[in-house]
Amino acid sequence: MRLMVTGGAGFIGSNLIHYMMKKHPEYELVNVDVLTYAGNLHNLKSVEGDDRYTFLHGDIRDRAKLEPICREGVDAIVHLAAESHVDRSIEEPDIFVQTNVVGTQILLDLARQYNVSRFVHVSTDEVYGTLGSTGLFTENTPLAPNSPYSASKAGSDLMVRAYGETFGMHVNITRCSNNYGPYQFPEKLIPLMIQHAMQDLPLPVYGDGLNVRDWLYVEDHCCAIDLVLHGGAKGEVYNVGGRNERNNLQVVRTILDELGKPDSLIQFVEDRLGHDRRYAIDADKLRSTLGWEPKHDYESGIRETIRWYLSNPEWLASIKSGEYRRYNQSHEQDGG
Ligand code: NAD
Ligand code: TDX
Repeated sequence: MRLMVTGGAGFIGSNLIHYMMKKHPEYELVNVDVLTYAGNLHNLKSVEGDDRYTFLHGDIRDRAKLEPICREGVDAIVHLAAESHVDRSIEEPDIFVQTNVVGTQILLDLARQYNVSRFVHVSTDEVYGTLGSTGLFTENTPLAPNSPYSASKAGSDLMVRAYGETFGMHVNITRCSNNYGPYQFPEKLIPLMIQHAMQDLPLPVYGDGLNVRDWLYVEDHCCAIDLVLHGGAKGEVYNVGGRNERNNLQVVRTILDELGKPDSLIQFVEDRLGHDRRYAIDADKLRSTLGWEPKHDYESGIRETIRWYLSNPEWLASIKSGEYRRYNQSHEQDGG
């Protein structure tokens, strides 16, 4: 199996590459990543020299760049490359449409032209919009995205569906809730708060801090993607989530507690525009049809994650200093 992973230098993509190389030692992996600010090849240092792994520095919108590798033969694509941060999508929606919608369409076209047998599109629960205090998102919940980010992901989901319906391609879509774990870029809630707490800086909590997210350890998401890649029924959508609802204040207090820092570091700041109140996922379809079970419970997973950031201060420091971009650039030149 020759598997193309897009966005493999990002948070979930790099965890997925580690997961797949362990789980399927016979697979060949090609990581296509343009290395935006969110791409970090430090995440993949341990597989760099492995001859089952290749890095292709390329934009998913750059058909000419991706064509040679497709011509050589690709059996499956797991598509994670995206602009992924809601706050940035409020500031600069254009690139979200470009990467998430246009990029996905170009990738689908390549997959179609070169007869790629499987296309797994990694989407998000945010396409369903927001929930009140009860209820769960199922695969039949209507799409009702509220941010430019989630609208661009919903647009890409519809494009994936359309290619499946129109051209008969074997496509799948996964819609996962919030992930946490190693290698998450420190613009997202958990690594950002850990970084601030480590430095005794204020922890900026949006609004009243009572927005709820359904947290899943990243490796459990990788396991779900692997199951869908191998067993997903043609055209099906699978929700992924571990029923670990926590409000943001609970998450932040756990971080402060684990670091032995005072609650007085919490600073309530202006709310995010259009801030979704609650996400919660019903993943019964994935459990009952593909046998998925999350292995990490939230309470131990979150503490393990906090300890990972504490034991890898150089990872956070290289982002803060910008060193990781120089490291990325050195790999852009030699391609690998
Ligand atoms: P991330 O921002 O950490 O990584 C995104 C990666 O995509 C980066 O390496 C970046 O360089 C690359 N990329 C961006 N634009 C590109 C382009 N035009 N061409 C090639 N590569 C490009 O994101 P993440 O948190 O790892 O999320 C990965 C995917 O999973 C995204 O599609 C996201 O929507 C989805 N998702 C994320 C979460 C979460 O909690 N983080 C939850 C559900 C779904
Ligand atoms: O500084 C902050 N303060 C704060 O209160 C940040 C960065 C976030 N928040 C709040 C906003 C959200 O309610 O924390 C919650 C989580 O925020 P993010 O980490 O930005 O994640 P979210 O907006 O929920 O989206 C994430 O999950 C779904 C990912 O970034 C998406 O890529 C994924 O699709």
